[in-house]
Amino acid sequence: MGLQHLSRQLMHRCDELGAISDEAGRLTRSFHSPAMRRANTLVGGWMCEAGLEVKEDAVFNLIGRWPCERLRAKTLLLGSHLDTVRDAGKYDGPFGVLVAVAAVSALRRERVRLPFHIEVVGFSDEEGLRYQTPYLGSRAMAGTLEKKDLLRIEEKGIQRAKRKPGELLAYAEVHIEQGPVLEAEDLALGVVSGIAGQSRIRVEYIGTAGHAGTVPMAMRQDALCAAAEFILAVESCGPTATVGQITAQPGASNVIPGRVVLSLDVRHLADAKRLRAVAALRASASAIATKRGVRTLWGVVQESASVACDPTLTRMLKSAVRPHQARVLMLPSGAGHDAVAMSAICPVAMLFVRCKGGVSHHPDESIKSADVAKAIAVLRDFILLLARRHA
Ligand code: HGY
Ligand code: MN
Ligand code: MN
Repeated sequence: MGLQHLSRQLMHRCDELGAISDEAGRLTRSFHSPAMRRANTLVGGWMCEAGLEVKEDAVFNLIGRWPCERLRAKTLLLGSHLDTVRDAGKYDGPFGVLVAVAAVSALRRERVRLPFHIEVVGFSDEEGLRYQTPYLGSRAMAGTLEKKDLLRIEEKGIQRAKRKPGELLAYAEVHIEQGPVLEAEDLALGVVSGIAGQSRIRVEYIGTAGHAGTVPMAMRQDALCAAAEFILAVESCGPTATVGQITAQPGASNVIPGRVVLSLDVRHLADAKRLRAVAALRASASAIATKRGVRTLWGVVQESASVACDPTLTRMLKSAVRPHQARVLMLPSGAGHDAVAMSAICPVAMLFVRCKGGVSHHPDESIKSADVAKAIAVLRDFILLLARRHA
């Protein structure tokens, strides 16, 4: 089965998988949901077809294994995540899992014998949609979950997914770029230099609910107006910062909002800059509260430091790209990926693939079949380069 065929097959598979959702009319798959179970069954069948031994680990990561003859060899982990954001596109995550299945399928057809085991993983929760716990699947595998994470999760025993130290040779992830750079540079592929650190924070304003018609404007403690002023401060804080979720209680049109909860997401490749911006925003939140006679609560939901991709693996990835693309571009990732969590226990590398308009976390996510064929070829070549190094 040539690359073009594997690429067309992958595009059809993304369509089929993209129709499996927890919500009617849009693509949403959250941790351990009925749709995620159906997705694991479908992708597990494709892993079987590729000749992999398929299982789920204790945190419902789907794993397809291709053991090598050296029993004590290390394992090269490939893949990405199968969960999605709400109203998602069909490539963020699943594309990387299916490129890994395709590359392994090509190598097995060529009867290649590797000096390491290969496992293709479909992580069960990267977006953190259900429990606001990004990288839940990969952090469980890395053994870096904290007590506060485990307390938020109904499912018990997920820490048994932790892998043994030194077991993994490396983790390599193919992912859509989710940004406009490769398209602007007219390149299909890019090699990731590093992944921006993230601070995810819960901000709450507590004012006084009241009658919309009778409380004079000067006497109000309007929690939503305080939040609105804070959101404009977020917009001008420097690093990429986003308020993506907001709720106002009691949520009636004729009642002054007494309580507002909003999400804050701050990112930067330089951790010091990100943390300075977070501290400045925390001070703004508090100053706004004082000025408006309301209270504010500030809670860090999750923080991850920026991660540099492994220089040796990245050099090999660039060598794998060269025969398929005249120019090799290195670029940082503003988006987070499971590679962030996996970097705690093994070296990581990432390959980006162009997506139309850089659109992602949206149903208009779109990629080209020709770019997919290149990505499969590059991942296959990368695995062979790594095999030569460890022969
Ligand atoms: O939020 C992110 O950067 C990723 O899509 N989870
Ligand atoms: Mn995403
Ligand atoms: Mn992703």
